[in-house]
Amino acid sequence: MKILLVEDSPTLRHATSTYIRNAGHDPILAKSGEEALQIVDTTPVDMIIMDVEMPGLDGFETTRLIREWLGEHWVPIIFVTGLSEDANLREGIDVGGDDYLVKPVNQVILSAKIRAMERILNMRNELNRLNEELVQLSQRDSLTGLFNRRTFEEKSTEVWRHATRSQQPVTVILMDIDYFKLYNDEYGHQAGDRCIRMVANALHRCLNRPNDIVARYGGEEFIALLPNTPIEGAQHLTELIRETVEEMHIKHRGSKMSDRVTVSLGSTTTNFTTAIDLNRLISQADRALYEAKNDGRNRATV
Ligand code: GH3
Ligand code: MG
Ligand code: MG
Ligand code: MG
Ligand code: MG
Repeated sequence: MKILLVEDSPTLRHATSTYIRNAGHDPILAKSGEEALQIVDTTPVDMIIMDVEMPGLDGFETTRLIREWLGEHWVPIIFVTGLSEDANLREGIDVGGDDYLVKPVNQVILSAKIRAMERILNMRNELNRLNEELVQLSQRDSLTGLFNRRTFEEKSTEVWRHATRSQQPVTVILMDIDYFKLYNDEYGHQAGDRCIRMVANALHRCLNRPNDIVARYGGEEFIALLPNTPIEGAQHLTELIRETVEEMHIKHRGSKMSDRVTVSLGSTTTNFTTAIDLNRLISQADRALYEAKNDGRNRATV
């Protein structure tokens, strides 16, 4: 770990940095609170060992400022000080310190305290990682890996707001697998799930811009919100998706109009010349999808 040592006494700075190095860590030295702030501002450090009595900013004030500066990002701070009153310790903890040692502090104690703090730091990092994983899991549909409907609703509202402000054309695409009930009847539910996954992958491959929001909307229905996509783009993309699925040649003996799995798509584009809200755009896309179904399926209606 990179450990920032803030200590105004040259002798103690030298001794303590040797302890830190002997404990297997990399000391970064600061002679004052001001210097410590500069370092924290420019260099990531894993832990801070902080003297209290220093000319200029003292260790308590420096700690207060570091906590303010780092916000949510937690870096453990251990005070090592000559101030031995209970009230001093209390103040140290209150300003944001995590541990408080009274000088003189020997190598065994210091390295044990560093190890204890390192353990908490590791647990915290692991928790953060698990938390990120949970956020990912809660946003995704487990079968296809696409966003789930709830996430679509959250993210689409943001994208919509941005698009309205910048007056860029927005396209909504709805897609539904043709005769999918018959697919399940013919091949079983598990094969049905595999089919949904393959179709979802194809959709995802066709819509690969970073701001596109692609989600599983219902059982075998999908929705996409595409910012900055005019009607020509919508025509091109829906046709590309339709063709990509058809060209996968997923056998479908039960289908009433093809020997393979096909999809129908409906899309709408708004250029914000008339006021419109996202829900209306989605129901227009739904109407277009219904038309595509009525007109014989395996087609895209814009
Ligand atoms: P259409 O061409 O009109 O869309 O006909 P369809 O049979 O596909 O009709 P619809 O879209 O209404 O049918 C959806 C069917 O998809 C119903 C259900 O059995 C099946 N389904 C929905 N969710 C899942 C799923 O998660 N896994 C599987 N295997 N099947 C699903
Ligand atoms: Mg001092
Ligand atoms: Mg249907
Ligand atoms: Mg269907
Ligand atoms: Mg359906």
